[in-house]
Amino acid sequence: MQQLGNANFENYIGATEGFSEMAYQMTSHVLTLGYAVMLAGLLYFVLTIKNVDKKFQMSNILSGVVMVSAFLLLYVQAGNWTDSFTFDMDRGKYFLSPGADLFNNGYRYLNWLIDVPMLLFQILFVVKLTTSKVSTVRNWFWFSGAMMIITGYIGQYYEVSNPTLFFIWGAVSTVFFFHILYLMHKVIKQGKEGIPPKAQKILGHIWTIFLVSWFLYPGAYLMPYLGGFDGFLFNESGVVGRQITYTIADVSSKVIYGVLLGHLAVTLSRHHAHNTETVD
Ligand code: RET
Repeated sequence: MQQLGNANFENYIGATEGFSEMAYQMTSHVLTLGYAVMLAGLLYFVLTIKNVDKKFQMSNILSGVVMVSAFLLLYVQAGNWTDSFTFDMDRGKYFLSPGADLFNNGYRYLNWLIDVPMLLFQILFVVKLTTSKVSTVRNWFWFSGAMMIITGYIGQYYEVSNPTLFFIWGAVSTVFFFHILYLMHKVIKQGKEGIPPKAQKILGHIWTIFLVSWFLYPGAYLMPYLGGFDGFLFNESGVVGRQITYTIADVSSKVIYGVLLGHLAVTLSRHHAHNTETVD
């Protein structure tokens, strides 16, 4: 399979054993679900913007920006899947379409390049930092976020052709990833200071959903090797598993995270309104 060069492992499976009806359709459906949820999310964030104080509305706006970009890129990603593989009547399975583009997960990475900084900035519009400077945290979010994605984007080209490079780029990306986790932990910790217990609890949930969903991305990156080299995931199960993992991660890190930040903003707005009432 030397001809496939830097192609993602999905193409190697599509060129050799092919995809069963179930694997092909499940992948196609989960990709479709992904972009459908983004459009539904857009509607939600637009319709709920009036529920929060003006100073928190930027959180809804950023969620809206994330939804639009994710919708478009995931739509293209889904089309890439159906174009790349075609049903072969003789062999009863789906194989690489002759003459068509290969399948590549890169659309996702480009989507993250927009969405990761937006998701990280978003929380800074809702929580108040006590000791760190907002501009410093924002610049590091931006720098480490972009570096994490660019290095991962390069690495994913080598997932089959050169696993050593694949792991090295992945490791470099992980350094930036841990820096982001460190910063986010700090933001959440400082954000909890001086807010009502109910708001603290929501912020705790935001940290949990953040942590779990962001860890799913490196999991999906590693998917072909999670079952060992040439192991039980270097086949169509790994292909389906990767797209399901990405979709769960996308829905959690963009939509559920945005909804929780919205809840936090509503809680803080009400608390603020209540306090000003009693003071007056
Ligand atoms: C990569 C490469 C392998 C190592 C690591 C990665 C981390 C990716 C992450 C992506 C998050 C994306 C989000 C998108 C939302 O729109 C690049 C897969 C650590 C954490 C939150």
